[in-house]
Parts: sequence; C-alpha cells; structure tokens
Amino acid sequence: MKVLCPGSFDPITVGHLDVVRRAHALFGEVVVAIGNNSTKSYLFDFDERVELVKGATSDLDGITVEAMDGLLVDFCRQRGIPAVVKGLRFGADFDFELQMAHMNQEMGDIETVLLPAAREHVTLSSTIIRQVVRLGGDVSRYVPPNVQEALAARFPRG
Ligand code: COD
Repeated sequence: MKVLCPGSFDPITVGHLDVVRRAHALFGEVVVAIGNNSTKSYLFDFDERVELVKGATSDLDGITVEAMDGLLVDFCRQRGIPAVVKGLRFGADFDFELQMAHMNQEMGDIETVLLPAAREHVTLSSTIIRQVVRLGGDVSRYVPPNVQEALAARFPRG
C-alpha cells in the first residue's frame, strides 16, 4: 500500500527519518511530502526544505519525495494514497494530530496511522535543533549530514 509521510521538515531530523523508515517497512511504498503549516514560520523556505528532504532520503529504496503545495486531502486524492503515517512524541502531538486526522478523514476519507516515536527520538524536534544551532551547539547526532551542512552554512561559527 502507498502511504504519505507529511511534514514541515524545518529541518528534517533523524526522528522524522525513523518514522519514514518504519512506514516503509510496514506499508511498502512511501511518499514523503513537504507541506506548509500555516501556524508556523520557517527557517528554511519551501524549496530548501524539499531539497533537504530529498538529500536525506536519497539512499532509501521505495521512498519518493514531493512538494505538497495545498491541501493534504487533494494531494492524496490525486495520487490514490489512502492513508498518512505520522510520528507521535507526547500529549501535545496527540491533540494536534487527532484534530488533523479527523479533518482529513471528513474532508477526504484519508486514514491516519500514528506511530509512537522511538524512545531515543522522543524529545527531538526541529524547533529544538534550530535553537541549539543558533546558539552554536552541535546537532550532528540529530540530523542527517546534508542538513548539518545546510545549518552550518546558515549559522557559521566564529
Ligand atoms: N520522532 C517521531 N516523530 C516526529 C519527531 C520525532 N523526533 N519529530 C516530529 N515528528 C512527527 C510530528 O509529530 C509530525 O507527525 C511529523 O513528524 C511532521 O512533523 P513536522 O513538525 O515536521 O510537521 P508539521 O506537524 O508542521 O506538519 C504539518 C503538515 C504540513 C503535515 C500539515 O500542516 C498539513 O497537512 N499541511 C497541508 C495543508 C493541509 O491540508 N492543512 C489542513 C490539515 S487538517
């Protein structure tokens, strides 16, 4: 079955990649879609986020990457994708994901599968990564190498 792993990916982290890999193991074919969450302002613009996700997943089989410029339900309908797979870290994620899951089911009959974040990634977020890098910290354990390079270029040290 083909499933969608959507996100802002600002930037993509090893936590996101873990969910993508597990979705692939469970369902076989994964489209990773870079979308916009209208409540967020982004460090990397849309095209940069798409390129970073492409670079981070280039060694993974069975995974394609696309820009999602509009409603998730329209994107899925156009491609015959029946379900989305998302990661769940803590209660706040659940509250937000449940709202989106209901909207996507009502608007487009799209099912949502929520995978618990891996124990080692449960406190990892793109927001924390951006904060640590801005303050000169090392995030190499938490992001793929191409993202680390992009962050270093954005926030050169000393
Ligand atoms: N471990 C596991 N999962 C994680 C981790 C981690 N360390 N970090 C994040 N995740 C999960 C998040 O919980 C989420 O499920 C997913 O990864 C993506 O996270 P983000 O933060 O990159 O992306 P969001 O939540 O900002 O993405 C929101 C979308 C872009 C998917 C959403 O806004 C959307 O669908 N937009 C399209 C327009 C639309 O249809 N809007 C109406 C939706 S009802």
